[in-house]
Amino acid sequence: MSMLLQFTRTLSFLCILGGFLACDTNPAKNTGPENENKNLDAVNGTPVLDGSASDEAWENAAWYPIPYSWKENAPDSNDFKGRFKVLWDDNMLYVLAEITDDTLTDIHPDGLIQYDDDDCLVLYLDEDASGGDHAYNYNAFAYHIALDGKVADMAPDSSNQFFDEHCISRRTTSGKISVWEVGVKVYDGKTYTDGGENIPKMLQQGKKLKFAAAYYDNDRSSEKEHVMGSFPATSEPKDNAWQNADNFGIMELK
Ligand SMILES: [Ca+2]
Ligand SMILES: [Ca+2]
Ligand SMILES: [Ca+2]
Ligand SMILES: [Ca+2]
Repeated sequence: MSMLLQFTRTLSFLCILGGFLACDTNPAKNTGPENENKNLDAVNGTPVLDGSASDEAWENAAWYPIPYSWKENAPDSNDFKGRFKVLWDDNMLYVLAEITDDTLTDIHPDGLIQYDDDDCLVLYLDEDASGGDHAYNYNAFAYHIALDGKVADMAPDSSNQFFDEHCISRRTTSGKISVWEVGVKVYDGKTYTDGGENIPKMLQQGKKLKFAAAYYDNDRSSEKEHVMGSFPATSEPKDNAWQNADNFGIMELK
């Protein structure tokens, strides 16, 4: 075999191998590894909000993990494991969350009292990606979505309020695994007023928002046992996303 032929064959082999490796590291498919970055892409598509991930649109979106403990004790993977995807269309964002939780707990019947001590999925949304304080303003929203679909957050007057009209949520649970499919309307926090005529924003390709996801896990205790989030808590208090948007991931609408 000539040196040139051998070199060409070796090069071809390396190219094919490179192709396989490139496929393996592609995070944009269901079969790919999960993306470890807190920043994320939302893919254009519209799912049916029925608590089932069977929509074709979800196949084009990458999974992002919820691996970081925002409390002193981290759960094992039997106790909690979570990941999510995000889609968007002109009207809203869509979040698919797959949550493994050994016990579903809702011990506070009033959805405005200790809503963060019952199991809940939390979606944090900062429409203009400004970051910063959002404890008593609408610079960002922290939607605490309860097992019954009620959506709670703190209002500027520091009262707890329902924001049910902001999020359409459907959940299906099989054994320890719950699938949450949530449509999230996007409001301009700079103009949003309590009780006002607030119109959700239309979304466009290329828009950047700040976004994060978390799960408050209680398993029959009087208070939450674990708080798990999509970005690492780098300072104290670790569970700070409810009042500060600085560490949310940047989400681009692709
Ligand atoms: Ca669906
Ligand atoms: Ca649990
Ligand atoms: Ca903002
Ligand atoms: Ca639980």
